[in-house]
Amino acid sequence: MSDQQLRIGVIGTGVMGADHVKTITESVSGARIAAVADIDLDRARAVAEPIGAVASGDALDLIAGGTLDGVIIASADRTHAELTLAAIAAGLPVLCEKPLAPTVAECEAIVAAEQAAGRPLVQVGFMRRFDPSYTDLRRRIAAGEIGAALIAHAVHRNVSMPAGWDATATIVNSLVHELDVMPWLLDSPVVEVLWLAARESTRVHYADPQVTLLRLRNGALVTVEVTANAVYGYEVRCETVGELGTLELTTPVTAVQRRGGGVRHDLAADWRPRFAEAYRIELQHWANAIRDTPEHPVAGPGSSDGLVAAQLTEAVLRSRETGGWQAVPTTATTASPESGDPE
Ligand code: ISE
Repeated sequence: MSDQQLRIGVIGTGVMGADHVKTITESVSGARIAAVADIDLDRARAVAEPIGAVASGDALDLIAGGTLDGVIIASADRTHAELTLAAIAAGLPVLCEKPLAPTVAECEAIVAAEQAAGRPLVQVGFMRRFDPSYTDLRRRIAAGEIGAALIAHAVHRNVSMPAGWDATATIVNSLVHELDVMPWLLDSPVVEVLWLAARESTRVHYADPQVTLLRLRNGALVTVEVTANAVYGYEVRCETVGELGTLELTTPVTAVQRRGGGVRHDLAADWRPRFAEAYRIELQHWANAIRDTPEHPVAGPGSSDGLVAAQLTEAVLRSRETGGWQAVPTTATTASPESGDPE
C-alpha cells in the first residue's frame, strides 16, 4: 500500500463532512477521498463529483463495499453508533466525529465490539488534542513551568446555533470538547461535575451561557463557560493558574490592527478556521497510522475516550436535573486518556 494513496470514504456531507473532504483533498498527503455518502444523494454527488469520488445515498453500502482503507463518519450524531459498529464489523478503520455516540450505552457497545475485533479501529474526532496551541499548553503544564496547576478557566463561544438547539445540545455537542480536552490537558480524570446557569436568556429561551465545574482526581478545579450564541465571533480560551504563574492558550491570529485609538484582530465565524490546523494534523496522523501501523490504525483519542466523554456528558445532564455535584462513574475516573499528542 505504501506507493498508493489510501482510499478514504466520508459519510455525511454537512459542515464537518464537507470540511474533511476539503482538508484531505487539499492538505493531507498519501490519502484521497474515494467515496462520499449522504442520505441526500444529490448532496453526496455535489461533493464527490468535482474530486472524482463515487457518490452514494447509502452509508452502510459504502462501508460494506470492500474498496476503502478508512472511513470518516460525519453524519448526524444519532447515526454514529450504527455506522461505527458497521465499520468495525467490516474491519475498516474509522474516524468518527464527536460525540462518538449520544449515550453511554451506545459507546459501551462500540468499545465491546472493538475489543472483540481484536485491534483498535476507532478514532474519535476530538481535534483539539492536535491543535498546536493546546499541545504546547499541555507540554508546558507537564514541564512544570507554572508549578502545579490548580485551576483552569475555559471559555468556548459559538456565534449562533440553529433553530431547535437547546441547553442539552450545548452539553452533548459543544461542552463535550471541554469534557475531553481539560482532563487531557491537566493529565487527570474528572471525578465530579456541577452544572450552573444564569437566568434563562430572553433571546434564545434556554440556558445560554452555561457554566460547568469539573473537579479532577489530582485536586485541580476547572471552570468551563460554553456560550452557544455569543453573536460577536467564535472564540475558545483557556487559562491555567498554577502555584507559580499562569499559562494561557493563544488564538492563532493573522494580523493585528492598531488604528483610531484601538487594537483589533478578527475572530472566525465558526470553529473551522480556528481549528483548521488541528483538523489537518488529526487527519494526517490518522492516515499515517492506517498506512504505517495497520495493526493499530488509530492516532489519538479512541473509543474509550469517546466512552469517558459520554459518561461525563451524562453526569453533567444529571447535575443539571438535580442541581448538585454529580460523581462520575469510576470507569471514567480510572481510564488514562490516549495521548493524541502528535509529537
Ligand atoms: C461543534 O459541533 C463543534 O464540533 C465545534 O468544534 C464546537 O466549537 C461547537 O461548539 C460544536 O457545536
